[in-house]
Amino acid sequence: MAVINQDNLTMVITKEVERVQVTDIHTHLYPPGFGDMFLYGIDELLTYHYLIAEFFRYATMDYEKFFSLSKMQQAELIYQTLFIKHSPVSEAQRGVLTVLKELGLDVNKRDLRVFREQISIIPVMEYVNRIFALAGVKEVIMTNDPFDSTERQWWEKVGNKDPRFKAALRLDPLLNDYEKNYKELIKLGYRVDRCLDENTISEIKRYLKDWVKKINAVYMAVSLPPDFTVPEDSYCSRILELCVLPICKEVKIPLALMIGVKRSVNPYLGLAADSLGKADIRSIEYLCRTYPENKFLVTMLSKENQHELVVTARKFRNLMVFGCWWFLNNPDMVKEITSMRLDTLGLSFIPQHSDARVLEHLIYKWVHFRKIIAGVLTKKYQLLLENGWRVTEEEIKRDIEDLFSNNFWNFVGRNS
Ligand code: REL
Ligand code: ZN
Repeated sequence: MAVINQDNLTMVITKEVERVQVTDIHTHLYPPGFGDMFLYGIDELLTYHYLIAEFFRYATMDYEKFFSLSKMQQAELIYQTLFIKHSPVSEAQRGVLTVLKELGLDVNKRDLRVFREQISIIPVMEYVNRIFALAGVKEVIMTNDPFDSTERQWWEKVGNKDPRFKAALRLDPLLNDYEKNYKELIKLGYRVDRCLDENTISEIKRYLKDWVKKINAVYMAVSLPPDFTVPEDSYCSRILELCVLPICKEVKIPLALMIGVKRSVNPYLGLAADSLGKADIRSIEYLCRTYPENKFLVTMLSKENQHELVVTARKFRNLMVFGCWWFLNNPDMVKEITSMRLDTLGLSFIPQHSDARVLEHLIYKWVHFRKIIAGVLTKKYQLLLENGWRVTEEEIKRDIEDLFSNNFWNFVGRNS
């Protein structure tokens, strides 16, 4: 049991952070068996909605014209604009280079056709395995929405055969737009009405229970706007309290609340159209206090919410803070937020998720994050050594495994 000293601290932490196998608790990935929903390859990487938004910082072409082009043409334009005509310094741009480098490609070829060829010759399953291995990810949680008819067909016809991909039941259409979407529930065979009468409530609960079971969901999840308020007399708040929380409690799974997204501020941008706003922490306090037997995984999108979120987590053990979500996933913010969480919560949080939409995102999101957290953790253990606290290699390994995987599974109450 090696005791750590000032000289080997950095080396031990870096080694353990590099080799820990990650449970990636929130992604938009699908298993290879889900046909066109399974996204991978350089053209998907280049047309990631983060890069589309960045492309239009420079491009003057009409939005419609861009979106009418084929994926390969869009990728070509993005590549020329963001990588050749300007240096790719943004986090999402640099991410593409990290992926190519980790795959062993020569980024200085600077030739999209070469990248395409070199990736396409690798057999798909071998490629999937290689990506998981390079990213050091053992399993990912998906975002699964039965209201999406394409996705629903895969669950109904095929189901998921790859145990590395675990399901989460996404509730956005149900909670954020019930008036528009309740007819979808009727099509799915649930006798619901526009008004939330007793029968409708029990049918929504039946829907939730059926689909949690069908996809074996690890948790339910919803993304919410900055003005999300509970309790209030809205469909969202009422369905949450009357249907979602009772079923989460009954089937013993957490609810993930992802708060602060302003959808479609510039609708021309499609998936890239969303923005953010500061939310009111009082709704989280209310939920954690009123439903102590429910568990809440919470991430917030606005930087301004981060401090009050960690303080709230100190007050409620049924609240698990996770990830540096989306617009927060920039190195300097990740560093600051992770350090603040360690100072405030010790090791009792889930520091990151990838939000990967394209398989290779797993590589860059985790390669970049490992570097950042290794630096932050080194500083924290350094302070322990200065306090005369003897820490062993095993203890460091344990702590890192908790952060990257066990905290999630312990909170969920399942073994991985
Ligand atoms: O799960 C969500 O709501 C968001 O993470 C996504 O809507 C978003 O598009 C995602 O790509 C962000 O990273
Ligand atoms: Zn997401």
